[in-house]
Amino acid sequence: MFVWLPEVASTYGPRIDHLFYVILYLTGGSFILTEALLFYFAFKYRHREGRRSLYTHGNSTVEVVWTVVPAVVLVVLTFMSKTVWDEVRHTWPDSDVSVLVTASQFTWEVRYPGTDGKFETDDDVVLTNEMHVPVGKPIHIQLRSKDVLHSFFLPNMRLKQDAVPGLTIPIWFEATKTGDFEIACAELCGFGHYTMHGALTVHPAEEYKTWLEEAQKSAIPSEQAAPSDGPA
Ligand SMILES: [Cu+2]
Repeated sequence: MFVWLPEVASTYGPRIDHLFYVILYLTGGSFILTEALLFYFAFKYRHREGRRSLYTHGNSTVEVVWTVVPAVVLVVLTFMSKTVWDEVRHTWPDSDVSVLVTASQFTWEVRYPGTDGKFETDDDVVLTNEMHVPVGKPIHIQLRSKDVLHSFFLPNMRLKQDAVPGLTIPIWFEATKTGDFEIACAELCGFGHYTMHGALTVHPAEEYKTWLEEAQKSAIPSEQAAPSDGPA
């Protein structure tokens, strides 16, 4: 099997990839087969002096076969897809990691609750084009957009979801590998669309905890911070 997808790093990623390759091989195989037959017959029945045309009214058996076989294949693919889709979109695993992601032309705002555990209060941790998560834990994301349609895309997590103005869309993923990965916008959203990317850092659990505590400390509004803290 050749590999052209980016490294997979989420729990449901390998199942999506498997489905992708099954469909790729089926459609790729059919494409090569039909093109080869097309060229073969075009060559075999090419013009020759003195050869008479063959008149045919078709072949019902062949027609039934090439209708029924793809129909069965499509039904099987539907059920295979549904199983994977149910896992990705119709389950909501318990988690205590919740992130609010807001798209706007042309940045990703990534927000974590502060020590009060609530979003959109003064002590929120607010990052731009940067997201931190722990490995091996489901991550809840509430996805929103301030202006136009964007698409939140984590290629390595095999997660892609449109961000729609006026909607808050819940999505989740669980990383299986630590490291730095890409955040991209997969919806043409304006002239700066190509600049709309960020970095996703997957930390080991302990490291994430430390990171979050540090970030929460420096996110406390200055008037509440003790004067001796100094600049963070
Ligand atoms: Cu965008």
